[in-house]
Amino acid sequence: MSQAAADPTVGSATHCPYCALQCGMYVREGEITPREDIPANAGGLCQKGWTAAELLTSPERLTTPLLHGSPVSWDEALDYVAARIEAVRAGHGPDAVAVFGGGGLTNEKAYQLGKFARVALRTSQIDYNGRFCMSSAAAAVNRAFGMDRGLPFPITDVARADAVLFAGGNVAETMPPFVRHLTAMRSGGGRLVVVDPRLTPTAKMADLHLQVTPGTDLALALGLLHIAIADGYADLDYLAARTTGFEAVRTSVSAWWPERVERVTGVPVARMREAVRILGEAERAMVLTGRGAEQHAKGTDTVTAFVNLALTLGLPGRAGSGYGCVTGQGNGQGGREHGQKADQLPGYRKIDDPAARAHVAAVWGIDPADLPGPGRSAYELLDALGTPEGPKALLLFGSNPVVSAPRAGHVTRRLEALDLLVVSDFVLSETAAMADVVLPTTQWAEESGTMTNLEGRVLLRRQAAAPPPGARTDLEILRGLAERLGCGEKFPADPRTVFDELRRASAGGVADYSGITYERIAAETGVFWPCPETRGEPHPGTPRPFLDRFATPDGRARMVPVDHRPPAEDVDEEFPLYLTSGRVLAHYQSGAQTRRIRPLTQASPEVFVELHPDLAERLGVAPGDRVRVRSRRGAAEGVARVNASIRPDTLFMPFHWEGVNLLTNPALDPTSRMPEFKVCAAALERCEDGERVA
Ligand SMILES: Nc1nc2c(c(=O)[nH]1)N[C@H]1C(S)=C(S)[C@@H](COP(=O)(O)OP(=O)(O)OC[C@H]3O[C@@H](n4cnc5c(=O)[nH]c(N)nc54)[C@H](O)[C@@H]3O)O[C@H]1N2
Ligand SMILES: Nc1nc2c(c(=O)[nH]1)N[C@H]1C(S)=C(S)[C@@H](COP(=O)(O)OP(=O)(O)OC[C@H]3O[C@@H](n4cnc5c(=O)[nH]c(N)nc54)[C@H](O)[C@@H]3O)O[C@H]1N2
Ligand code: SF4
Ligand SMILES: [Mo]
Repeated sequence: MSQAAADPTVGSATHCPYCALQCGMYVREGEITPREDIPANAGGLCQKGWTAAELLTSPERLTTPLLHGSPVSWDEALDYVAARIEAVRAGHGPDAVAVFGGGGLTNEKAYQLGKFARVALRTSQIDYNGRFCMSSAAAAVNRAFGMDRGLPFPITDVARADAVLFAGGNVAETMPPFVRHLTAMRSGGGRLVVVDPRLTPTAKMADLHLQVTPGTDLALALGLLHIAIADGYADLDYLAARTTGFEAVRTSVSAWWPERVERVTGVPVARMREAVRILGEAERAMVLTGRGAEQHAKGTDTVTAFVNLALTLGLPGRAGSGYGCVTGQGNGQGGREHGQKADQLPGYRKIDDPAARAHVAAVWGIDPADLPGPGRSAYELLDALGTPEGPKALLLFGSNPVVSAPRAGHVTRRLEALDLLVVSDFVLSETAAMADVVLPTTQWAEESGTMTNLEGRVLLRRQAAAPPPGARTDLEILRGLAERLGCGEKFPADPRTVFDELRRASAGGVADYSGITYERIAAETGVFWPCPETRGEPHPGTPRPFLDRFATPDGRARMVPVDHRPPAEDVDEEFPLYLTSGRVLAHYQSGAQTRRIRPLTQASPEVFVELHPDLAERLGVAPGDRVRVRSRRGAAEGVARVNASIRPDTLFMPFHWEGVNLLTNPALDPTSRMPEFKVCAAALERCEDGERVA
């Protein structure tokens, strides 16, 4: 066998560039076909996956570094960045340079970015877009289970469940191949309950749809728990053996009687009872949450309430049952484990834990005292940029906050106030277009590295295509900068070398990868963490981590009482409508990638505002009219999409284009620092000229 054939990092069998399902695919000379061997997609792909190769050869691809918009050599670009970093540091100290990462980065990149911030820059100011994604669920399950593994079971368990309650997820559009697991569940007699203010394609599949008022899932979960206890579905043996805190939770939901919950949520009592019956009578049942329930200023408590419901029914840690957060970004899971988060070190360690600091500092060859402490969370970091006390320079890898951050108009002004903005990207995103320096990087199929999918399964992305001349990998970019900052030897650019270091850094941590190797992943189509290194028989990996005990000190799940509160900004006379936001099938995130792929822009060409026919009639809006939505933060326009599947008091806009985030409320969850993307108060009017655009 030739050297190349034996190299597990090269080959056509790889994974999709986009979401956390990380569908397996073959990439052969620009042609994509699905892999059958990866259980998450088992031969399926969505439209984004099928068309992902188009961006590899797109004319919009960046292949030359840009300095103030003009092409320059790599040396010029990197010399400039390093000199400006040194100048900012000399003037304002190390925390004046900030780093922002992304949940789409491979584990190797996320790890190296966190190390680069702490070791090369010595800054505490690093956070990433995962804060906007599943941070509330992460905070809630860390509190409850002592470990944040999005799905603590293989995705194929969903197909064997007898009931699934899914709050605020629309996988029929956000992870289409996930639907096959739900369909299999239903054809086996299982029942699906979906909680969503809209009758989405996912809700249409459901046996029961709870059309909740945006921002009231917490009350709903408390109400479901109240009914579950009242109707005798609490699993008292399980609660006694595997949990602590049930009595306090029981007391806390006693005031959430069903009629009160109906008034708050808009969900009829009979439907709540039916949902509880479906879950309570199932042998194997699951409670899942998506961003709809989580992206709120009370997201952590909302997820806690759903976790309490699952625990009361005796689900988590039982084979075939459980609670799971359906993670979103390609490496949303791994990206939150290895240190690009403000408060974290690799292996899901806490940056303020002295033992964690000592372990990681030893791997990095530095004095623990030289490791910075925790920094600002994503929105707080963006909000501080260019202010007297905030960072003056920002290095950004894998995010497009001009489009995707809450209160994006304000964030854009903060970015403008920087002395230095450096963006690594392969397209000129809206944020890259503002940068002093743009560094053209390689894309998924042109490099290798590991991704940890929504199940906690560590997968290998193989290099399946040659990068265009001129582009460099993010690891090469970080090494180039580190060399210029005098510590190049600490930043290898080879992904496997970085992974081996990550394994050591994670050893003994919650997310222990030390027993995982590229060879093993390749041979086993992925390995579930935790997977510690062993002396004898290799550790098998951990598909279902909570079967025997939870990852808390006493092994029991912690039930924490929580209470409902209204959205940070409720509707009033001036702004009488709830505005929520989310995704459509054809586009990914800020749209930086998918708005450059023709079949996708044809399928979904422009921003729209979804509203109910009754509301449309009241406001004199016809389908296809151009409408303006206003909130206390700004205004945005879109094409009216009139649709009886949405609540009459609610507007929905996708965030794949600049627009809805000019309106969103950056009120933050006190624990997770998640912004309130999913609800703010808004008003809608038809644009003056009333011009029909569709
Ligand atoms: N096509 C596509 N797929 C994607 C992505 C993408 O951008 N495009 N992104 C990936 C990423 S990073 C993520 S995080 C996932 C997200 O995946 P999902 O969580 O499925 O996606 P969203 O559309 O953000 O939100 C889901 C639903 O929440 C509903 N919702 C809004 N407000 C509320 C509320 O107050 N309560 C409840 N219960 N529901 C509410 C919306 O109507 C929407 O249908 O998708 C991943 N997959
Ligand atoms: N209103 C509203 N806003 C939201 C949400 C919502 O539901 N509603 N959802 C939030 C959620 S869940 C998320 S995850 C965020 C996502 O929003 P963003 O953080 O903006 O995510 P992307 O659009 O994926 O941005 C990734 C950028 O990095 C580039 N990129 C991709 N891969 C790499 C790589 O390997 N290296 C480098 N250097 N660049 C790369 C892409 O071209 C793109 O420009 O948006 C959040 N914003
Ligand atoms: S579901 Fe997600 S991972 Fe699968 S093909 Fe679509 S975007 Fe890619
Ligand atoms: Mo996300």
